[in-house]
Amino acid sequence: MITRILYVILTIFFTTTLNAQLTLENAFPNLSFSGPVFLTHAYDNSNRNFVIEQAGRIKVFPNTQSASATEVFLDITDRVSAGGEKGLLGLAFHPDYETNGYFYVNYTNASNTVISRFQVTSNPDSADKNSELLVLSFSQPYSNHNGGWIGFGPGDGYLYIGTGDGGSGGDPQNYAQRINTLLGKILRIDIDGGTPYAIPSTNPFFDSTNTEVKKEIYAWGLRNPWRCSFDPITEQLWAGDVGQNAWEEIDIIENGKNYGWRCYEGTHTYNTSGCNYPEYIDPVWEYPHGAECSVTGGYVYRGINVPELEGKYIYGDYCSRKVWSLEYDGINPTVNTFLLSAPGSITSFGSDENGEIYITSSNGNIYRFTPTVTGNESDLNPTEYFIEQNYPNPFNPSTVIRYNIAEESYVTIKIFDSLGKEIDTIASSIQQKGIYQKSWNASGFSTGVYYVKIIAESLSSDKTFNDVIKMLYLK
Ligand SMILES: [Ca+2]
Ligand SMILES: [Ca+2]
Repeated sequence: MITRILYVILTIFFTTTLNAQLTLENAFPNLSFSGPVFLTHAYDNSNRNFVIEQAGRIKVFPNTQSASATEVFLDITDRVSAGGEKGLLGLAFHPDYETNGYFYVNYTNASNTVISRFQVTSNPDSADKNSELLVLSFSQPYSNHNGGWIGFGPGDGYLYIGTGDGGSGGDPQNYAQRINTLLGKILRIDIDGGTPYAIPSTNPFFDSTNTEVKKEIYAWGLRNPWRCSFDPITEQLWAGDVGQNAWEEIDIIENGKNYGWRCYEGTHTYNTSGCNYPEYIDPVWEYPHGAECSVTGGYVYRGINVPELEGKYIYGDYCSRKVWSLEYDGINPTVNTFLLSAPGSITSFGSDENGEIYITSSNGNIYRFTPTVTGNESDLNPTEYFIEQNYPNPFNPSTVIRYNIAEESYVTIKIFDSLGKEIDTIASSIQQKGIYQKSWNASGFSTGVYYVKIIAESLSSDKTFNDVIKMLYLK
């Protein structure tokens, strides 16, 4: 009976927790942007955010709610053609950005999509606009459906590029189904393996002897994958693929798969003329048009401030401004939950260095979920130094390490193998009081036991914090 009562109490507790009303707040109330379409970070432990303005600017600022000013990190309005679905659309920092200062952009000029590399200057808040190295360019037959997202695979370090079907309506040239064009695809290139890039040997058409076939193709049958993201834990690639007249869809993108467009819109036939491919991959979720009209793909939440969202895919609709969470594991029925409506049109989601999710809005603001752990003040404002056991553990190949810094400190976090050999550094900088998390990817290392050693030396007192956690990498 006591067990039963406890069960009921716990059920009420968890139900209450899960249904707690989430809200959005202005993440940076002192900042306003002109046409923000993306937010990201540089993976350099500098805790700065970078926001794309569609006209061709990237703004950088400290990742704190009290941020009062931005710097222009890059201004390429002189070569970007913007408006409607055109503009500076995507940004991704090289995995070794701290060392080489390289970052990549995806923009449209008068008639092409351009993927280019730029480099930072000696001022970390300013890039060199004259450092442009063209990586890839292809013609855009219409002004709409230019895709726009680019990102590096957390496991393989390759650059992924979302391209639209070129535009118009109904994909009149059947670009998305044709493998002799870069349109309507997710592309994957190895920008470290050649100049300007090499084709990864695991790309589906790497061995093709047909010179017409585009070997950059990773997956195809996409209509307009405007926003995609990698889950840093599972390394799955999620895409929001914008629909035609009736259905919006969410896909998990895998190597060599055909996602159906223009044969299918979501799971529904659209135009099946010539459609005889053996397997079109269904979306993991779809929703019909109504108030909704255009999906904005989001992120799997891996942050700290809103534990209710842990592991859920957060996405929205540009038109209705609704935001949902999706729970999908490929085994159990998918659960889609309405969370809230955003105050302005949702142009994109973004993520900071700590895994917190943001919404960029055409109203010029950037929103975040109001933290729900403020009831436990010590969680956001730690009074003790602490490092948690990594999660997941055992892991393959990525894991997350969370820690608290009680006073502004010089923080060093290093990884050691089971023989005590230092193999990686995941933090080495001054950090403010707060909660942090870092992910560590063991790809390239052998299976086994590893140690995380943290040293935090306070800048304001003589406190020094030392601790070690043990973790297990199992391939
Ligand atoms: Ca186009
Ligand atoms: Ca599809």
